[in-house]
Amino acid sequence: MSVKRLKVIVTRRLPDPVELRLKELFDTELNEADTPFTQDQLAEAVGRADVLVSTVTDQIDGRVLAQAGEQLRLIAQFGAGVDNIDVQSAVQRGITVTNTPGVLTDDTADVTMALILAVPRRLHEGIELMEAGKFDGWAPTWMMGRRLAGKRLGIIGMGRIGQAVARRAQAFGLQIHYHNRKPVARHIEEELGATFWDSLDQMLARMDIVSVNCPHTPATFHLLNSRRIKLMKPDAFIVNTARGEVIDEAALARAIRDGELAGAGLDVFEREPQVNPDLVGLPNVILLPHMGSATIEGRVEMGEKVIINIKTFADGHRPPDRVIPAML
Ligand code: 8YV
Repeated sequence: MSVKRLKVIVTRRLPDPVELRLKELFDTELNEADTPFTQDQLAEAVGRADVLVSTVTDQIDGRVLAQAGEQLRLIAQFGAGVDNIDVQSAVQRGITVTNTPGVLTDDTADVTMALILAVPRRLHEGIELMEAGKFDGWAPTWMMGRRLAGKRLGIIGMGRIGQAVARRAQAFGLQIHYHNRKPVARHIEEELGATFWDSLDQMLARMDIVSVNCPHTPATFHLLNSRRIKLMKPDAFIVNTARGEVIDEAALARAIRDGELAGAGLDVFEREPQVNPDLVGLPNVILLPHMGSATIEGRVEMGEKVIINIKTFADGHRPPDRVIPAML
């Protein structure tokens, strides 16, 4: 298969330099309209493409993969998370799946830290108030939030992004705690002054802020369910920049409304782009439109990773960011 003739179908608009390079290197079909592919369009694309460049908005499930032609060799996801792809089925069909880890770590950690700062300090309420022209003058007991320094931050998922959040949070005086499948290396724990909790339940009960930074897998679906949310302190906050499915959104909304939880900062949702209406309009909840990795630099680097993965694969080598089902 010559590199020039490799048919690459890209499901969404990517930054200009990325699209330009993809066109230079391969027989690339772009999605000028940028409308997310329907299941039928995805099925049609996998029936023709040698390589599919997908994003979080593509549901590449077993039914779509069943339409894949023999020629489909690679699904190169533009993104770190691959929970939109049935990786197991793809690999069983001999299709390689790659992603773009590492290049969006700092950007996602920045937005996580922004939420960790903004929710307890009520920044969004302040902004809304100013925009509504309702600032009548300073008062000693007005707009009081909660101090960060000295509080406990519990990070669920201590991978690259979790560690980057910990580094930032440490600088703000937060004490770092974490729950992970296994403890991180000793020198990282020491650098971060981080405490490992084998029991998520026990950690949750003691944290002031909980940050979700783990991938969505069958094992993490609704990890923060109603029972676990109830374990948390009523003055605690939850921040989620990972995947909406890790939290039972309805249970979260209920807990906040009933005063069992102090608030939340969410960049991701269970059924994007839908947002649970019970979360909208709550004064102690900040909602963002899945923009954790949305920097120009990050998105170009994600695109470069996609290109490197395709090119390496096309040249007959193992692409650097191959996703192995056992890792999920
Ligand atoms: C991406 C993300 O923008 O990389 C991820 O997993 O959640 C986002 O930051 C999105 O997934 C692009 O496909």
